[in-house]
Amino acid sequence: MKSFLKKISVLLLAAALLSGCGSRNSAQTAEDFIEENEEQADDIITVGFSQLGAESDWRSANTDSMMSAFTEDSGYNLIYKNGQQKQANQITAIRTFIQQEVDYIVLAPATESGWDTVLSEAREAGIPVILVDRRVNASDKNLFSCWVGSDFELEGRKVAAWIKAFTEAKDIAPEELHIVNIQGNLGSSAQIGRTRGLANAARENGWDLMAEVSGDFTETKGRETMAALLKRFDNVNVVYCENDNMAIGAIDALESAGKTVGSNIAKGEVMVVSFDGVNEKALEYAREGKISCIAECNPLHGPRVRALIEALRSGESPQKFNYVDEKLFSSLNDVSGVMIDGMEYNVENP
Ligand code: GZL
Repeated sequence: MKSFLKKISVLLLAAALLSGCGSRNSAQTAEDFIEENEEQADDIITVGFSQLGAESDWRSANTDSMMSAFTEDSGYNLIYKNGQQKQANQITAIRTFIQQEVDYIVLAPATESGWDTVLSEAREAGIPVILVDRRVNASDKNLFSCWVGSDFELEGRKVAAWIKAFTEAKDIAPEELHIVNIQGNLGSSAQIGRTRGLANAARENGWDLMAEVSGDFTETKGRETMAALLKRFDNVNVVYCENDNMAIGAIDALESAGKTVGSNIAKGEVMVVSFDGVNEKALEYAREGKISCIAECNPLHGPRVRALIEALRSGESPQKFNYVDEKLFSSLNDVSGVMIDGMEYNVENP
C-alpha cells in the first residue's frame, strides 16, 4: 500500500486505540501498537477500480465479480468508482486514485479512445493499470500492463453464423432477411466488434441490413429504438440486439406494436437475437424461444484480474491480452453448432 493510504489506515487505528475501542493489550505502548499495525497496513493492497457504469445486468455482475475478488479478508482494499457511462468521470476517478497513491488501477473503459493522457499520468506515478472488458486504443501498449475480456467480433460472428445456419435449415433465402441492429454504446469495443460481426456477415450472405441504431445497452433505450425502427420499416424480420437488456426492451416494443416475436420468420414472426446471457428474463425468453439465440459474454473478470495482479506482484509478466471463454445459447435444436475459422462452437441450452 502506498504511504498516503497507509497513514490514513494507521491514524484510524490510532484513533480507535485512543478512543479505547481499539484492540490493544495493556502492556503494549501506543507506539508499538501503531508500529505493529503500520506493518499490517503495509500488507494491504489498494486497488482503484474505475467501473464505467451500472447500465445493464452484465455490468452489475461484472462489478459484483470484482468486489468479491478484492475483499479485505483476501488482503485487498478496493476503491470502487462508478463512471455513470462518462469517460470524463472515469478520468477524474483515475486521477483521484493517483493522488491516493493506490497500488493498482483497474479500468473498465466506456469507450476505446481518449485514454493516453491519463494512462501516462498513472505510468508516471508508477501505478500499473489493468484493463477489463472493453479495450482502449492506446498509442503505446505499454500504457497498461494487461487486459482481460471478450472477443466481441467473434461473439458477433457466432450469432451471424447461427442466423445463417438456422435460416438455411428453414429454406429461407438470404435476401428475405430484413435486419435491424440495435447497437450498444457507440465507440465501445462491444459495440464495434458485434456490429462488425453482423455487417460483414450481411455483406457476405446478401442479407438486407437496413439500419444500425444505438440503444446504449439499456432496456429503456432499446424499447424506444425498436419503436422508432418500426415506424421507419414495415418489413423487419430479424432484430440483432447487442445486449440482453436492449433485447427485452425491443421485444416489449415489438409486442406492443402487435408483432409476434419468435423464430418462424416464414410465418411472419420477428426473430430476436442477443448478447450477454446474464439477465434472467432474457435467459427465460431464450428458453421459450422468444429470443432465438444469445452469445454469452462472460462478466466474471474478478478472479482473473486478481490473478493478474498477483502475477505482477510476484514480478511475473502476464500475457498482455487475456480472453475469456464464452458459449452460444439457443433452445432451437435446428443448429447444433457453428464453425468459425476452423473452430467449432457448440450451441447449448440456455
Ligand atoms: C461487454 C460489455 C457490454 C455488455 C453490456 O463486455 O462491455 O456492456 O454486453 C454492457 O450488457 O452494458
